[in-house]
Amino acid sequence: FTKPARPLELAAALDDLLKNKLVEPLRILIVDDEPDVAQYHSLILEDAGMLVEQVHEPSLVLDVLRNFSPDLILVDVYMPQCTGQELAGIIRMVPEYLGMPIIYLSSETDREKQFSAMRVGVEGFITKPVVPSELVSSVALRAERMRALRRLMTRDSLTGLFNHGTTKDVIDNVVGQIGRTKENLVMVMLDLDYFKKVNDKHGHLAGDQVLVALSRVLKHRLRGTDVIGRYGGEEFAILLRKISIEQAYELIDTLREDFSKIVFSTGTEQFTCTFSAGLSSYAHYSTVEELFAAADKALYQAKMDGRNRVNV
Ligand code: GH3
Ligand code: MG
Ligand code: MG
Ligand code: MG
Repeated sequence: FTKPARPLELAAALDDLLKNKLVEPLRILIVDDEPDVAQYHSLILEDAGMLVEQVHEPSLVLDVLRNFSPDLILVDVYMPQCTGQELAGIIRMVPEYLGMPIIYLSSETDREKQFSAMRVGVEGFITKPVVPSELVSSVALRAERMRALRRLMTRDSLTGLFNHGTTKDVIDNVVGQIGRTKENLVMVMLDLDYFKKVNDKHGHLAGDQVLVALSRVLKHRLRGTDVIGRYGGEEFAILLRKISIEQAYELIDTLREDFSKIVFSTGTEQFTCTFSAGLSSYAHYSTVEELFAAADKALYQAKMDGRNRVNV
């Protein structure tokens, strides 16, 4: 059976709904050698809707950073193993975390000492005992700014999907994580058909409308764990997880058919648009590069065979 295509307006409304409902909580990492203190600050931030992870042993920070990927780090200045300054210095040495907001939390009230602690380039200094509302607002402000910045760097502004560089990184990560587990992955390269003609005939804005519509269809019909990226101008790279090549073919071919039925309008003219896709299965390849190349080759063949089709 095939699912009916969703009208564009409904898709747009759903998109907005999802955006508001599923706004990811801010992720805060607390580094403090005293579990009680960390727990207290944790509760304050969690009460404000944030997701908090605690580390009581500074040497574990880099590991946790990689897995938890926080928007901001709260660091205790005095810990027996190392000082907050030393830890901030270490975090700053990792290129990825150069922009990570770090706030010191300490009972130190001496202005001179606070100032010297901040020289490693931390964003602020909060004195203990904290005023809960003050902690929440200074953390939220900086973490949200980090979120926005990260979004700007990793997402495509038109569609909100991962940009070219991030798509490859995220797919590399997923493939690295699943390692030798039995999970199968399917790589999809998808490219709009005769898109140059769409632009030429109906204008660039109409072309943009098609790109946004396709990205919405992908976001709504694929799973949250699937990776969707805008890989080139009108080319999308997708990594489907926990799926066989047969299931993936069914899924993408249904999307192809549904998408081809969407009627776009410029106000004066109406038109439709199609895409072609190439699929490759992780079961047959061992590296991400091979997976991409095989999907690309399958896409090329789909184009050669006449477009508006999915090819494995
Ligand atoms: P094919 O079926 O072989 O893929 O043909 P095509 O016309 O889709 O492919 P081609 O690579 O010749 O043209 C791609 C076009 O996509 C050209 C470019 O203007 C358009 N494009 C790329 N990025 C954007 C964008 O962000 N917005 C719009 N409106 N057009 C874009
Ligand atoms: Mg301490
Ligand atoms: Mg094209
Ligand atoms: Mg192309």
